[in-house]
Amino acid sequence: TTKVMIGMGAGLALGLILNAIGNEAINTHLVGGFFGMAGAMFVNALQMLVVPLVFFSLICGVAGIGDVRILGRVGGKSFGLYLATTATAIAVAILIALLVSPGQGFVMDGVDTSGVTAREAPSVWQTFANIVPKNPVAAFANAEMLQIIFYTIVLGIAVLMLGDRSTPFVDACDYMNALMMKLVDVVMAFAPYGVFFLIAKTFTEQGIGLFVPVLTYVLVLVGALLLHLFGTLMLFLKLFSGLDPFTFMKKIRPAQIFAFSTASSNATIPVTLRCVTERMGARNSVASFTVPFGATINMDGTAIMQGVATVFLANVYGVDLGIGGYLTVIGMAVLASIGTAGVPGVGMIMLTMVLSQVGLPIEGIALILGVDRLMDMIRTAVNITGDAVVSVIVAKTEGQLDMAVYADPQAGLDED
Ligand code: DAS
Repeated sequence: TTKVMIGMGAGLALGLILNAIGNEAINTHLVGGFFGMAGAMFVNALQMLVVPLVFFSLICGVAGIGDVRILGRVGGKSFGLYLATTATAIAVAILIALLVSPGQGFVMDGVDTSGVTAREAPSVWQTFANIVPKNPVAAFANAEMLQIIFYTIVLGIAVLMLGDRSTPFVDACDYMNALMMKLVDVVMAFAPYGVFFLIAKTFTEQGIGLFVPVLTYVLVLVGALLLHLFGTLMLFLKLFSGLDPFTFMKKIRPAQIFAFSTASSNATIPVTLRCVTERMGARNSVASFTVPFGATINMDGTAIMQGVATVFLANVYGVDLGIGGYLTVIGMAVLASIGTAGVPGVGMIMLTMVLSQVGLPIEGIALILGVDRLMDMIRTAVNITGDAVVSVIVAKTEGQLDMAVYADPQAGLDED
């Protein structure tokens, strides 16, 4: 973890220096070329882990639950808590934004928005119908996380129904799960370097001056994200599990750093899973379901961005959305986040869907596209924190959390 922090710091410093130098050749070949390649290789390596890791840990998780009735409870509890945290997140964000009203009096001048097109929002029914994979192999090949989770759970239930006959299969999956976790260690060894290249490239390209025109938007968004991170989520943790929030915040940090660096909840699944199981003591049988499930359907940070961005753009265009408009935004943002995987930039794609639903001109997102990479990094860290909070609440209330591990500061610490 410390090496990753060093990688992050060095990347930020170099990025700002290169941005200040502004040498075209360096920024194109060294940064755009080499740094881009190295950073992409690292994120690809992380995503390379996700599908087999989720499948084997979920199969072991479901088989390990031992009783189908428990699975129903874990699934129902986590789904309900994920919806509750996301809806709370965006409602609070909209209230804050309406109070501060970012973008008020901001004069829109010649913003080039030609490249922005709104993507059709998948209908609610369509989103749920698509959860059942027509072709499981295609679902795995295309990393359709909701379909993979659905298929793996159904397979796991069949494994449970076969009772003792499943032992050889479950043993094989246990081995494959251990193998995948070892693969995670191998990829993580490259983390300090991957994080360095990713952060250096982002800050070389974005620089600091970029923020000036949308500073209010950024400050309100970051404020709402931090309020959710240290306020609402810790309140949920304390209320529903009684666990100590300070311990939680210390133990989830490696996953937050990865989420910040990669801007991808999916790529961070291996790290979130390790933090929640080895460092906080949640049983794999619960976490292997709730963590990938959350990475796919739970995006509190993204919903917060959509709430703040909608208010910002309504102000900039002088449109009064009214209560009905904001309720539509809340509904749309919660549903939109269910269907989309946790990959970089997905929040901005969903924002175009949300804006078109309330009739706001989507070309306004050109104003915030520039800072979205940094905002994405911060909100992805919030997204995975929400996934981890619900995971430990479900584990604790199911009696599947080892309190000794949770209380042990050294639990699951890697060698470095
Ligand atoms: N980057 C997305 C994620 O991985 C969040 C977003 O794009 O808003 O959670």
